[in-house]
Amino acid sequence: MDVVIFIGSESDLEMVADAGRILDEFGVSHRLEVTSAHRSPERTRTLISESENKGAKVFIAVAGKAAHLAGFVAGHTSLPVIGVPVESAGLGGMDALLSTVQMPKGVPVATMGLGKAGAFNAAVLAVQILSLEDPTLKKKLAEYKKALADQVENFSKNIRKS
Ligand code: RP5
Repeated sequence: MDVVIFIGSESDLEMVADAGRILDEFGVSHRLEVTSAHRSPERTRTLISESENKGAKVFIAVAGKAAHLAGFVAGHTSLPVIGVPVESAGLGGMDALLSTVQMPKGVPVATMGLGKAGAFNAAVLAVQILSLEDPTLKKKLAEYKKALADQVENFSKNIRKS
């Protein structure tokens, strides 16, 4: 599989449904695992090395609260790691955002926006990374971008009509 998605808890599952769908649409193989930097560090370590051995190319790590999952993964691999902070009660996601984005120098995590939109964008970014060496994905991305532009244009046309 090309993309491995880690979520920090079962409660993060709904965050990644659209991300999985977009990867399917692009024909990108992916695998989802629930694993925590804090609660199951050994499992996370094992999953990272297993994924690398199976040819994974990009990791996506989705977590809330003191969200160290993406940073933990980045500390154990030199593959690209995309982090998605998840909103939670209390600090509204600012906790996870800062935990994910404020990586120390030398260990980058490509941090997305919060929640479902962030997870969706993580999937698109993963496709963009994979497209660097895959002309078919590059073509599909161009079509995807055109569809986005068409949506804006159609919406604008419809406003003018009404
Ligand atoms: C994080 O804490 C998880 O990623 C989740 O977003 C948050 C809450 O986890 P649960 O208490 O719902 O398991 O580790």
